Amino acid sequence: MTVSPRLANLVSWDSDWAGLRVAVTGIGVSGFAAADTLIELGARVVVVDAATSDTARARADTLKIVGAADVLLGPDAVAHLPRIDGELPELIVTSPGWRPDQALLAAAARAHIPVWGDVELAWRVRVREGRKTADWLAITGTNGKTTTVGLTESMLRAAGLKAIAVGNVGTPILDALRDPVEYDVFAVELSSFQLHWAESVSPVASVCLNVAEDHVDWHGSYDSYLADKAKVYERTQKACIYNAEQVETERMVENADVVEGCRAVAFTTLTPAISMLGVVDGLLVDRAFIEERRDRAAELASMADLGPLAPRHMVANALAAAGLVRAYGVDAKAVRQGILDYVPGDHRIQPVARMNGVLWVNDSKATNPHAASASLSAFSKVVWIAGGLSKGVSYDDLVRDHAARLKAVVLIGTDTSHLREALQRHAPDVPVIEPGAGDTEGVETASAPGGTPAGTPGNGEQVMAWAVASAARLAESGDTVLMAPAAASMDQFSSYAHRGGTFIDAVRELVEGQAQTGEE
Ligand code: UMA
Repeated sequence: MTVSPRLANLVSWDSDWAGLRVAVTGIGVSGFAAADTLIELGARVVVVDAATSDTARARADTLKIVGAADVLLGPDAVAHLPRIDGELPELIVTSPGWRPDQALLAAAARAHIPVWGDVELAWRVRVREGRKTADWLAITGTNGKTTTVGLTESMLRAAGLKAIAVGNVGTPILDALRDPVEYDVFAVELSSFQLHWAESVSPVASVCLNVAEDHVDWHGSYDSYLADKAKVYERTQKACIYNAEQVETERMVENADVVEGCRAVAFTTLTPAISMLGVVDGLLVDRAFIEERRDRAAELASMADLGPLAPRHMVANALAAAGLVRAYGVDAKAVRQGILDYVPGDHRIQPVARMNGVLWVNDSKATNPHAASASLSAFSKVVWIAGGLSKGVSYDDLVRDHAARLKAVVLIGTDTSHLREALQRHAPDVPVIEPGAGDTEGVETASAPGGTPAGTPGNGEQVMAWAVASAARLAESGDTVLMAPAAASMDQFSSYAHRGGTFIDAVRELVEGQAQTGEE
């Protein structure tokens, strides 16, 4: 697509944004930040969103007050290109969740109107006269992004830098850019969606932690998903960090167009070769960012610093984060301190309760089979609560690999057919409980006939209360009840955090109920 000279010149906050006709698609977290920024820059902004919820309306009111040309809500608003002052937009800034084949975005492509994501916009406005320009360290991967971005932020802060975790982790980059705090550096979590809509980001260092099937429905195919993930390495300035145990990530680095002098550095949970970070005798070590790397390795931290039960993927995440910050010049001491200071977020293999010898674990963050596999591996006898929006992935490997540890499966979610079929194929003897069948009669759930269509949060509280009660009947002392759905949450919940919170509430209610009846 030929980019108009006007757009090509939009490379800083101080460029000429005044009067630019921009349609912002989405009024969620990133769309709101994008619209608010563009209004501040003086652009003529129209925002569209299919939702008509109270939240959407409240955000629309705010944007109108601060100067949006218009905010259009409802399904009709997203079916075609909006007009701004009677003319087509010159630019679309989209929220990441919008698929490229969505009607309005497809119309934009036909009309040759460029589409940027909020991340591209953030990159373009990062330089601002009179303000410090924050450097970017970019993190993607199918799993472990949020942990790694948190570890990276923690290590940077331990080095005395003003750092913040932004992007897919939850805080839009545009909000951090407009924060009164002038940050030295951003630890940027990038989803495959955000990478798809980005074209000029040039991070100081970048990493793709791992890849496995996910979001195939959005991208159209696994290959397209990989191609978008690979974009994280484009234009990297100092170091592309890749996973030595996943050749796909190495290929991505080989094929990336990087800034001259940029290095390729690997991380491994095994003994590192030269130009790698890895593990030797229970120590996390660096053989990449030290002068004497030919015959020496520098100690960064010990495995024990990661906590007594650190799973293998946690070691990998810590090494990846260390790679990024070492490329940025952070010393070994701050890497260790950052690991010690790091507080893991909720919803990732989070123990919730132990009752009658049964451990209850919330891994709502396991939104795909690869993530669920990591948590299933940690337990030997599992009552597994699973299912949700499957995003077009296959469950065969997951079920085959973990069939032996499954005691029973409790299915949640509006469309669990793929998971159910995989269970029938590879774990035919494992009992599978679904709402609306057998002892669940009378429970109205979104997966019962006539339930909530995919994409609309359903009566998740009711479903989860049923799932927890069912799991409680199935689990015995020594078992783990693991809620690791291997699917996205948006069919019945507003987010994975909402799903996890609902699980925690239901488990706590059960525990309190049992304590009152003296069963504990
Ligand atoms: N909408 C439409 N039509 C569509 C799609 C969406 O009108 O076809 C509207 C919705 O009604 C809603 C808005 O668009 O009002 C939502 O936009 P969005 O889905 O892009 O979500 P945001 O609220 O902007 O949040 C996004 C990320 N969401 C997604 O990528 C789906 C958040 O990641 C991220 O934290 C936030 O920007 C800040 O950067 C969440 C996520 O699930 C946590 N990410 C996926 C993942 O990690 O696997 C990629």
